[in-house]
Amino acid sequence: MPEVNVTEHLLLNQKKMPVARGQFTHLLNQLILSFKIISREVTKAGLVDVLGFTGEVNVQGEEVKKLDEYANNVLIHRMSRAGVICAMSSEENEGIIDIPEGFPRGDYVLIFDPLDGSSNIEANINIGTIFSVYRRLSASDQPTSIEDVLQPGVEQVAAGYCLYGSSTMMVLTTGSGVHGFTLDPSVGEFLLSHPDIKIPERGGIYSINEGYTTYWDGATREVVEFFKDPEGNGSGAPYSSRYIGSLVADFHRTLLYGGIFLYPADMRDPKKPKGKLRLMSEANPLSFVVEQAWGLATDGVNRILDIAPTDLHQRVPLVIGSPYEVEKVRDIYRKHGY
Ligand code: AHM
Ligand code: MG
Repeated sequence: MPEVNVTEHLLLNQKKMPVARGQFTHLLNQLILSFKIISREVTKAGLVDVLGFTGEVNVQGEEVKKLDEYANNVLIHRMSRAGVICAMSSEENEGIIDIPEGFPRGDYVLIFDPLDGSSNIEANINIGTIFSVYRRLSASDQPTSIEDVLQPGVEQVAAGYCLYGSSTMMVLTTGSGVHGFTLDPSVGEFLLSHPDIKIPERGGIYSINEGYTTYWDGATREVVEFFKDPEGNGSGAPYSSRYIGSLVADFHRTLLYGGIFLYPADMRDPKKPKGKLRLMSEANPLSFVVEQAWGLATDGVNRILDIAPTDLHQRVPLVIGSPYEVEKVRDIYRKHGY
């Protein structure tokens, strides 16, 4: 395969990817540089003092890891100075992140989870940055508003993630398929390694934190029993269970091998069922990727990308993966009156 980097790939496919011009290409190049810098620091973890906690608690009420803060700072610093963004939102920051005075603003909104799966850092397990790009709704000469950021996932113009693992890899969609690029450390470029990724129609793996069974309702318990039942699930064998606890890594495996990832609602208070994963910075970007790879993503029943957000840090149940498994889950929830 000839070596093609991300920019060349965008240029070669410009006709299929109307977004892939000027400002957007610059945005992507700045994101790529941020990923390379974060990747460099992640691979040094253990050698230099980047492990452990900063002592701060973030907007989600979680202790902030040093690498989380580092990744967040790299992205905010780099992207706010790129001249192509009018507003940003990070999983680590409570409100909208404005562009500092004196820097030009552009037409794009960027939303990210700077270091997903960071509870796994010390164990050298794959972690990643998840991102989502929208076009601003307000006029270019007007101040940006919350409406520019709180758009439903269906309005995304690009999304993806960078996985820091045994190799560093970026998976990207600009609304015309999904493509994977692996960082070649010898040339310092992300090269096209996984063109046109399609999720298998059905798979043999289910992925869920089964330790929380006690917090689920009858419908979710039936869903998981379905995957374990060789007679009932239509495959003649139980599914295998895999759960890393790092969404970006669990999702990446699901995208390549097929099957399903679920983070269902916690029903401890049945009047307030609660998902854990964040709509804007986790569920929407991965849902855009999976749909572009011919998979599905729902909150159990409804399409994630159609949800109208009301809050930057809103949480949703997430059911994502191969069409066969996601539809089976939808049927079970529907039967229970969801
Ligand atoms: P984070 O963004 O603070 O790392 O939290 C999200 C993570 C996901 O990566 C993962 O899927 C999930 O939390 C695991 O949660 P749990 O430990 O409840 O199974
Ligand atoms: Mg996360």
